[in-house]
Amino acid sequence: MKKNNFYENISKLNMAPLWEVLSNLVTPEPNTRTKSHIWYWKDTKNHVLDSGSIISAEQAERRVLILENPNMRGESRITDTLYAGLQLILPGEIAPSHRHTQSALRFVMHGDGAYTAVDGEKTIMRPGDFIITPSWTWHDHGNQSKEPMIWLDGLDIPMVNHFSSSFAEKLGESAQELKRLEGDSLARYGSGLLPVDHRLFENRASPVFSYPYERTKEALDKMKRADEWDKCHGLRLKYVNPSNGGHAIPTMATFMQLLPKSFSGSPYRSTDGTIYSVVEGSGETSIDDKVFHWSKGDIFVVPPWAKLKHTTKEESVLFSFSDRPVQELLGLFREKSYT
Ligand code: 1HN
Repeated sequence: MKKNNFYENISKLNMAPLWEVLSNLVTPEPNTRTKSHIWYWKDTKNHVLDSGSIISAEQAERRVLILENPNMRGESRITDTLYAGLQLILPGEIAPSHRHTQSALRFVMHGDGAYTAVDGEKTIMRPGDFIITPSWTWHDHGNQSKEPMIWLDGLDIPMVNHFSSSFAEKLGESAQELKRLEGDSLARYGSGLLPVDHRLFENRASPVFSYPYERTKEALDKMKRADEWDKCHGLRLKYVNPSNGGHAIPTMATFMQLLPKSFSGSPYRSTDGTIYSVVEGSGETSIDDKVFHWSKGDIFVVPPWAKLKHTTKEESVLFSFSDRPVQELLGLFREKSYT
């Protein structure tokens, strides 16, 4: 074998020299394709409502406008590992029942009184509510209210597909059979109590399907009286699975945070790219060298290891989600506060 044809010869055998790619493979700091971006509610709301006259929820199966990271167009992802979209369900519509191995979260942004049914239990959705659809649970949505409802969907689709572990099936009926009363999972598992024979750690996803905003807001409002604010995050809580103390969804961390009026946060970075949804208030977040002004309904994405800094005009509430649980389990999660 002639030495001068070395590269061609190995290439024909599907071999490649590590020394040419090593520095791109193993980088001193995270190398992400996720770009910071904001979607303003004043823009998204009308287009999502318009989608209602393009296709029905039933025809679409799920009528969603995907929030695509501007640096990864056509890949249905908002970060390297996560999917996000805005879903519309109009009065009288049903989004038919199906299940898949991808886990989903819903964060209610607009409307009041539509429902989602998960694993035999119906949950009425109200603004600010956080609802989970664990992996492989049957789920369908409906709207028996008089107004359109829009929510933010977060799914671990890129992650699951990365592992080639996607399975999905349709029930073949529009709505699943209900087996428990509305509110059952919250009463049974989400009241600081557990059924006496409940086996801890048996299920990875939370047995609580719905975390109503009413309760979350009450917790934040009570806690803020202590006037103890984290320098970077204000008052940031994570949604947990009450039967194992872990995250509510095994693949996605979910948070709600309160930032006081005139907050000027310290910079923070972490390896989990994070999607923020503005629940109340207004302010701005600088992400590396860019400043994003936000108010209610806006959604912005912070790339992995980007330096963020929150500033508020008025008291504000932010919902957020990321792939942090997976990174924690694998020993990869890193964070740094600049205080
Ligand atoms: C899905 O099942 C829902 O159930 C929403 O509402 C968005 C995006 C991709 C795949 C499945 C839902 C989805 C989805």
